[in-house]
Amino acid sequence: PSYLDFLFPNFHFEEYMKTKAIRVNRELDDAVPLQDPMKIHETMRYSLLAGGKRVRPILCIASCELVGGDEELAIPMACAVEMIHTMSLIHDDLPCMDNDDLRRGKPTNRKVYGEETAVLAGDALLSLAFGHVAAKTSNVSAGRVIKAIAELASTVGSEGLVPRHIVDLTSEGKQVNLNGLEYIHVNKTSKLLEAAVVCAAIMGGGNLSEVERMRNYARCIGLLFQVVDDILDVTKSSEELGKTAGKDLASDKATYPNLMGLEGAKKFADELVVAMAIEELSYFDAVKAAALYHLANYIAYRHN
Ligand code: GRG
Repeated sequence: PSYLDFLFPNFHFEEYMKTKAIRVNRELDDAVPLQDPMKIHETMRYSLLAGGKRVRPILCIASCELVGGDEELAIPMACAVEMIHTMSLIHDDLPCMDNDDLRRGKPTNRKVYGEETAVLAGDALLSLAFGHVAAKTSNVSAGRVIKAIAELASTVGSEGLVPRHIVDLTSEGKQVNLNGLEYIHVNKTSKLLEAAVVCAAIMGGGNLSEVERMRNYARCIGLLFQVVDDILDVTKSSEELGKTAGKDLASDKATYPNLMGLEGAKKFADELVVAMAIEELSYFDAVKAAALYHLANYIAYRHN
């Protein structure tokens, strides 16, 4: 048992994750019915329902609940964030980008449906995401809905997720320091996690200072997510190779273990969890924040 079980004996994280994921999966299934034109809807559903961990929509729901909102207020936004995440993965796997064959344990969208259809499935999911929040959110003031949609749009756009590839590819093989690395990761990973949290805090009725605290929480989570991703890259490939040093430790890729050493990166992750908890979450009602403490812990100590 972790210290969180000691602090929140009545909160059952695994059950919470399972229940929320089931709800999100059901909502996503309903949001994209298999209807005419069949092909595009089939393609969208293939990737959307391929079984991701649903970290972003669950963060969304938990953040809404933290500021006192009911889960229902954040469900359309939670779905929208997962639609955008999925479309970014579909586009990321295209031959002109990372050219991957496998995603979420299945052949990538473009492997099954071809490159053209995969581009269009991504476009359709992106558009649906915005339409879905606008049309399906209820019991939230129009002003809050508009604010949340604007936040989501800036997250995705030219100052958000979109340029990640340009920045990432141009830095490959070059010397990148820790500041540069943080810039890449903020755009690649943190921005969407931040939008999930911030948009949900807006929908849930959070005031300005609560929303900004949640933003800081989300930035820590985002950074944590990436540091752990880099650590897992090293530890997984060493396991696979049966060696002590993994491929990324040996390469010149800009990763946290490469810049800080494996132990340094692990220590950094530990420190981030503690700093985030003290600096941001301690401001809120501890019982209501249990899910977000656990989510940070889950991200820090996950194995995949
Ligand atoms: C968003 C308009 C728009 C374009 C996309 C291709 C691109 C621009 C951005 C790339 C974004 C990308 C692939 C980021 C990596 C994100 C990441 C950390 C993925 C893994 O997330 P998990 O572990 O995966 O939550 P699951 O499958 O569980 O959802």
